[in-house]
Amino acid sequence: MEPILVYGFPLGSSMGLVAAFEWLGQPYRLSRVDMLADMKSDAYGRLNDRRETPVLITDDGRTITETLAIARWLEARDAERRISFDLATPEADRMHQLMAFINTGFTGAFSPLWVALEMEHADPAYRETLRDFGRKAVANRHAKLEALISDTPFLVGDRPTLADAILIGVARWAEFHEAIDPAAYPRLAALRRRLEPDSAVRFAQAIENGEAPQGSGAMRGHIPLDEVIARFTTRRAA
Ligand SMILES: N[C@@H](CCC(=O)N[C@@H](CS)C(=O)NCC(=O)O)C(=O)O
Repeated sequence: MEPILVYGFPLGSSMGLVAAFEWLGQPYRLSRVDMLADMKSDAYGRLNDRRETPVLITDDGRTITETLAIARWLEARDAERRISFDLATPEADRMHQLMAFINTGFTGAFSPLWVALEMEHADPAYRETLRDFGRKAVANRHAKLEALISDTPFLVGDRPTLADAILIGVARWAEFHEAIDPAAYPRLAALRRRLEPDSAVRFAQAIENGEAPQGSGAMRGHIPLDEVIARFTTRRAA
């Protein structure tokens, strides 16, 4: 069977992994999760008991959660090195450094902004404190990422890799939250201008929007979330 990437919308970080699957070019399927509705169910909890996306169902039916673990699975299957590098190279080290930074400090900096958004009924002053803290954290992590970006067209070299994939799913949160002035980070802005028109990224964005884009042909269709849960989880005894 083809691996199945369980991705979340709206604005899921997993959008970047959809682009990575497209760049990799090997057959895969998708399963769509409404993060505002589907993840609260007990059934979803059997797929990922931390109630998060992404989740990967591997070609031998195992479940892998956590973006970096899913990226490692892709890397191990990237024999042609389309989205990664031979493990013993400096480029592989740099790619992993950037993936780790983006998936931890950079992504985590947005947490107070998401929390403030979701706390509809909280004290307005408390929400504003969270927003203020979040904006400062996001600006701090943008400055650190800006300093990590070199003169190469993409994060590591002249083609997009897993590091760019992980970035592109999350970077757009800055606009959504109006957290920073993008012009203050010109290297990151230029990188995003190169990534956003890329056909795989456009495909991933269209998938997230609920459209049916053409793509590379590697994506072999969607599987309903209920079916994924029924086939790939075991019901726990009450
Ligand atoms: N450490 C996890 C974090 C995944 C994560 O935060 N996913 C978000 C979507 S981008 C999510 O599912 N949020 C729902 C929630 O926390 O309620 C990873 O890297 O995969």
